[in-house]
Amino acid sequence: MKRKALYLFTPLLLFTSYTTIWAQKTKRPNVVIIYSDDVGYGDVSCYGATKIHTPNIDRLAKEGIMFTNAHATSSTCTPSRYGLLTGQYPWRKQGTGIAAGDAGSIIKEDQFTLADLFQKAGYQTAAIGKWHLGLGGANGPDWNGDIKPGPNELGFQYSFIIPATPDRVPCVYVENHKVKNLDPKDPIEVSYKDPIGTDPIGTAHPEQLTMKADLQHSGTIINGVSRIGYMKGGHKAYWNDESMSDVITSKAIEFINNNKAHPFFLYFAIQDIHVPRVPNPRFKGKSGMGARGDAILELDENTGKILKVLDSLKLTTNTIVIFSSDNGPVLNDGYEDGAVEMLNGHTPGGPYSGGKYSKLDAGTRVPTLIRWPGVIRTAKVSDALIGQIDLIASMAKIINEQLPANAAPDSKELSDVLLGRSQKGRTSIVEQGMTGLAIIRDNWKYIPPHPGATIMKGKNMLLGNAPFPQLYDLQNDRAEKNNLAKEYPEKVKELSQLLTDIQQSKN
Ligand code: NG6
Ligand code: CA
Repeated sequence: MKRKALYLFTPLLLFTSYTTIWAQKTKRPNVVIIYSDDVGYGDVSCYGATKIHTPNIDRLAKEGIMFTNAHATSSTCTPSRYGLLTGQYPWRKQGTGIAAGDAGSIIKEDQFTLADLFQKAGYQTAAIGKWHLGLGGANGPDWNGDIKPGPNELGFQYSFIIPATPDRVPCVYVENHKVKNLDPKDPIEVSYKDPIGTDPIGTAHPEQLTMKADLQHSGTIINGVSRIGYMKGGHKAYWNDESMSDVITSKAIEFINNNKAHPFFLYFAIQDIHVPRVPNPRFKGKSGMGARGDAILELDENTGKILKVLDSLKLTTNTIVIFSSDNGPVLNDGYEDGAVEMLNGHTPGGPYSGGKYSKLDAGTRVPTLIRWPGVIRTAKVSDALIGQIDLIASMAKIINEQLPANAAPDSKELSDVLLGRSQKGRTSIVEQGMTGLAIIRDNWKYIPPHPGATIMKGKNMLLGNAPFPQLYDLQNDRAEKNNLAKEYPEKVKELSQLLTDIQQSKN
């Protein structure tokens, strides 16, 4: 009798479990990461900026969670992006420093990426905006042929990218495997050593420049701005700096529109507010803070456009939107664009010290907002310690997809924290500055002794280097002014040991 009942029930059970799985699959949320560039903890109004107003970014804080202790992997771009996409600390791998504009692909095709995760789960995936993770084989890309490997070999089905940075040649967009609008009769050549071609360069023709640049940024002049590196050819393919943010935003909107019926993952790496800061003329003078402030307004407006298209397609409820930045803020990053002179009392790093390139907290502690209406309670603030490196393991859990063995070795599964169900984040995280590592554990921060310069010349940037150990209590000393290493030698020992252990693990 019992057995018979079981037989009768089995198909029903199978049917219900099948429908649950089916429901889970079909309800998988879309995921949009708006990954801004060089935006500091204090650069947006929801994090306390008063001299500038960012209503669209603030909307994400009102409708989601604002994290106060969330970290980019590194205080520069290439390693941070590497960490976010692979879930591996970049300092474990050679060649993950700031990439030249003609570097080969840094992530190898057999490495599992965040985009692979979504693609495996049946999502449509796209990388739009700044790439800066190298393209092509070991010798770099063939700009006039098929540019690969690149994002399309790393899990993104569609890509529309700025190959490196807006201040590096070649100043062209790459769509999937091709330079957009390339005239085959005017092939591109790129050099990061000696000048090539006949186009004017910054050192020889300063009179052609719209802004003065330092020596590194005095290569080929394109649209009145001298860049890092030299390029020849490709004239019809040049991007337009003033419309760059709008162009890539419209590509992002197009991708969302085209995929409204599928689950999609959009990695939208908007180039604002990286140098050269050439926001669209409609923002000129609007912030009262010069080009850097105007670029923040552009970033905010284009973030708003992404949120609006989700609203208009009724996708807001089922889309996770993450807003963050790849590293902390910098004022003069090679061009005299008024960022220093017109700062007007604004504090780009908020209460934290340092910024881009630095081991001090403003280097990696960045604005981080997550919204998923209906799932995340609104207007929450979370002080949990999280890293961008944790996205891959956490997203795997959220979309109910397995990570392959050995994938994302440093990524911690913190989905409950990301979704506001728990405040228990990491206990420790390694922060990477341009001159080495630091570690945070339970609000204690340790920076090992380093012989490097304390200030980065020309940028007036505190790097966090000192020839002696540094220990800070971040709870009571957010600016890292009061070195407690002598008072707490045991803490120094513990944290130094922990850093060594993490460095030696998982190699
Ligand atoms: C640096 C550049 C800086 C910027 C940075 C990359 C010099 C002196 N400075 O090497 O202007 O391009 O690289 O920025 O060349 S990042 O946000 O992409 O890491
Ligand atoms: Ca950056």
